[in-house]
Amino acid sequence: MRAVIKNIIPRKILDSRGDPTIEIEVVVRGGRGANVSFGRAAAPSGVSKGKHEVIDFPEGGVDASIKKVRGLIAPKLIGIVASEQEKIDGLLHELDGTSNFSKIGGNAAVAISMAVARAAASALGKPLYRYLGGGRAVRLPHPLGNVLGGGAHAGKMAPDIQEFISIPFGAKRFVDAAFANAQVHKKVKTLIEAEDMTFTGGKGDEAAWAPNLNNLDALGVLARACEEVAGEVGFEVRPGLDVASTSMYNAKKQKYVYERGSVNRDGGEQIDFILKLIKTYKLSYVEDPLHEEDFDGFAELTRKAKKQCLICGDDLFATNVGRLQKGLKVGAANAVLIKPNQIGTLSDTLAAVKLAKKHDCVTVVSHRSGETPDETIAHLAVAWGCPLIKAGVAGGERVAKLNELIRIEEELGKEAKMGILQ
Ligand code: 2PG
Ligand code: MG
Repeated sequence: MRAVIKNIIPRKILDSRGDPTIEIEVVVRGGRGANVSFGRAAAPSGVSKGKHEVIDFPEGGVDASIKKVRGLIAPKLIGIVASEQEKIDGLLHELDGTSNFSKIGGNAAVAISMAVARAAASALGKPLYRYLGGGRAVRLPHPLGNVLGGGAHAGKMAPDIQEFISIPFGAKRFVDAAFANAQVHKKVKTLIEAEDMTFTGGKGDEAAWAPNLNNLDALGVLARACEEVAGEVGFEVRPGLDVASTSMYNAKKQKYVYERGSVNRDGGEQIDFILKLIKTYKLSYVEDPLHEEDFDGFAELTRKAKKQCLICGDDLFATNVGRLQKGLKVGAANAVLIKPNQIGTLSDTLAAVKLAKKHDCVTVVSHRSGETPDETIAHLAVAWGCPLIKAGVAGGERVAKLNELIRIEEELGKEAKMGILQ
């Protein structure tokens, strides 16, 4: 018997910044075993948001979204078979009636969409990754660990670059990779303390250390920590960055403003700067090196980086199939960040993943800076065979995802493999 949606319960909850966000419970009846099952999911929120993302909440915030879910969405979804994901996601678009979920809020949409999938999986007695990915879902993603940070996620004296990342590419098991990132995080703290006598142990929004260091000194710390930890664990651990350069781009001046570095760079200078960083620090991953409208600059950088480094689009693509299509046409990137709440439904997110894979563009499932302990993205990465995940290193809302992947790896047993970069 198929599981049918019986109720949809919206709730205002706290995210990791203490800001309000939305959680949804979907109650279903039918399916295998239990008569009544339910699925729960919560939406995260970003602070370095791209212009092309859907609107997270309508005017009136979470409370306004909750009213819309109760009055407009729930009555139409009750009675529908929970496994009809595309139909449900289509209805969310239809009922919202705007191109960017500005009526009901993209966060309400994504929480409903994910909770529906969780309820359908639960009614079948399957874990979400198995329900969505079937028997082929056996690959664990390599975790990107944000170990040192600045930009919009940290205070004034921290670096301009938003995320300094470690990537244990050489780990054979997810659990080893997750602990290698934790080891880099600890090592980075020790190295910062040696360079910055005033360091108080402060962290940014994702629990990455937020020191009073300039960009290059911070990169030096990251590179050294990755190298030392690689020596200790016996496998490759590489450095990477999320420049989040939309946040530092001044459109009027047409320059990237490095406040901490006291320098402004135009597009060409920014490309040269990033290429120099890739070479000097042997970076294997650079996200948003250029601002969200610069497809041509991205293409030039991707070409010049000559496959030595993943160039990943976050704000540039906004998990949006149309923007990804445009970018792939000009060779704007060889990796794409996948954030379900940038686009609002699981079906739209999966469409972006499928398109990227078709073009050998590496998919990186990602958390947001404002998170909850919801671990749905851990399941999505395994279900869809995405080779990378960006979920943080420390802090309850970050380790919730990592620990879920450790459990999935254990459950898969001998079948488990690490993801492959195309
Ligand atoms: C990013 C994200 C997550 P935010 O830029 O990739 O790390 O930040 O959620 O603030 O957009
Ligand atoms: Mg980013």
